[in-house]
Amino acid sequence: MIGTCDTWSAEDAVDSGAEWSLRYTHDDDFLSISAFIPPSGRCAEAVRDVYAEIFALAGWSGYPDICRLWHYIGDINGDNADGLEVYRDFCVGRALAFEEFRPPFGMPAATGVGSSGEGITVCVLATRAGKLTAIENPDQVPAYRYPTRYGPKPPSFARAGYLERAEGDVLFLSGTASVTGHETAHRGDLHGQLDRTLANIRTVVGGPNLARHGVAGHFGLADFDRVKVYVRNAGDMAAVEAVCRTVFTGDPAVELVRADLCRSDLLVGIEGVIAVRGGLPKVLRRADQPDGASRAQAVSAP
Ligand code: 3EB
Repeated sequence: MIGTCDTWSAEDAVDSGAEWSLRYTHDDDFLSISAFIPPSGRCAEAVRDVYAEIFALAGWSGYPDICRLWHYIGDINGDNADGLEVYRDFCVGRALAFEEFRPPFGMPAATGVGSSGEGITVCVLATRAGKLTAIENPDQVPAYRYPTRYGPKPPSFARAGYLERAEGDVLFLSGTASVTGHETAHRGDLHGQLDRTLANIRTVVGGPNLARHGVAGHFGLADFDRVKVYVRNAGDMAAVEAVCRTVFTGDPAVELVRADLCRSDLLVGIEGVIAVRGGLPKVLRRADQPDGASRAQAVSAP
């Protein structure tokens, strides 16, 4: 199997270790945690347990705010042993953990996509470096209120997270797709889905929406410092890349990944990061991105 790999860098000395089923690394400001849930006929209980461990480790080690989560889910649109879609089974376990532990930061920014490997990999970025605000999209039902036709328990994530920190704020955009209200828009229409996805992103990071959440600043697609695009059909990748290059003008390196998405009718999903001032924290930079861009400063200035 050919996989992809994210490299995480640190600002200063790191400490790493393992605790329960988790592996972790941290510098002064950020804690990254990863966990692997082996494949099985049902995953909800294991997902709940891993989340309980994540909440405990983050809180107990002094990085209480989970600012970003990624979930790479094998056979995401397949059925589990009970005939429930694996993603829905995953959402049950995640929702149980949120109901039980009610983390102080509310819902985190997240991505939930398929993996070509088996099992579920969870990657977490937690921080103690600032104030974290969960951001929703007024054009979308909050995912944690999706009706049960999408699964017994709704997904537990926010549309974005805004981290205010002394060294520079960071906006974490969750995986964003062609969902309006709670429904998939433009089924079977790649360009329709891409346009709707970009419109959702503009709304989430735009000034009126941030103001509604008590956050100052207004951003656009050109302000993104990192963009990752998940594309269901390999044959669509060139067309998606061409559109993304014309709109994400702040940094030419849009990363494209072939991946299944959490609803079988979604064809594309886009996540990203905006460094508001002071550049990207090192932990969020690409290996070839030495010093993080900070173009968003110009836009956010009055
Ligand atoms: C959606 O809008 C698309 O399960 O963590 C996006 C981001 C999506 C995160 C997750 C799912 C997740 O519902 C799907």
